[in-house]
Amino acid sequence: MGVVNVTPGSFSDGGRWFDAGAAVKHGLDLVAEGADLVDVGGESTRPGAPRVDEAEELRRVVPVVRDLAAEGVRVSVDTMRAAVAARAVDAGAVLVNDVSGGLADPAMVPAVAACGVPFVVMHWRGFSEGMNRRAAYGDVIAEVVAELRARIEAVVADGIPPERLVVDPGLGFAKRAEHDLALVAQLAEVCALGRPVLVAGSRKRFLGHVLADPDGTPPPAHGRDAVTAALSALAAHQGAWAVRVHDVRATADAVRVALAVASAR
Ligand code: PMM
Repeated sequence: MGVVNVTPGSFSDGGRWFDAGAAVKHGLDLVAEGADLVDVGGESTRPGAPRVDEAEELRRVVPVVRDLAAEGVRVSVDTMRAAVAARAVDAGAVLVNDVSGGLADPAMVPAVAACGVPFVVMHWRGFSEGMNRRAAYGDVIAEVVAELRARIEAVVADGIPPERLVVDPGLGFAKRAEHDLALVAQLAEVCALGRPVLVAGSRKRFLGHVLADPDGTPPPAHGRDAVTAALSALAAHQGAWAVRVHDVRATADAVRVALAVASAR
């Protein structure tokens, strides 16, 4: 899954694809590099980010989804808003990726149920403003798995059939580096929920934390693509269904090698 952030300030590729034409071109480039899905989002979720209003999010996302879908690209829409999800599906999106797992907007789950597309349920403990305060766990694996299981049950009760759900441990969302690393190490526990698993660690803080200089300075987001490809291989090897990344080429190669190794076992 390649990422197209149509935002002025994503932490990892801030502002580069804010123009709709540039965003569409970038999505097509990601497909040429091996992406099976292109995830289009109009709201930054970096820690501390303020929310974007709905009209602005629609303005950013819908034309890009429409133009990519018209080119035959399989598009997912990264949104916490039911109205944006519904309009994006009308414009051709084939999957709704909600980092709040349906918690941010009570209309989201019924809207996705009515659209009939798959839905990504990510582990989420609240909006980006203040999420670092919620990074408190006794046993991060057990708590994330239990919270995801509860969300799956709630979403199914609200009308989306279980076979349409994808789960995501939400790396970097209300998590410190040690939590993210533990979740990758024990991805099998998330896979054991019985749904396809999406892993989105691309360029995130925990990778910068591991690679930081002795004085604690992390490499810039763009300096984290090689390690993102390594992380993608680790996730694929453990059974992830998809990995969401900014730099598709390196990850597509890494995943192919990981799958070749897995099938040679
Ligand atoms: N992370 C970001 C955005 N969307 N979607 C899913 N399913 N999982 C994630 O972990 C996730 C996401 C934030 O990263 P970005 O600013 O680099 O897009």
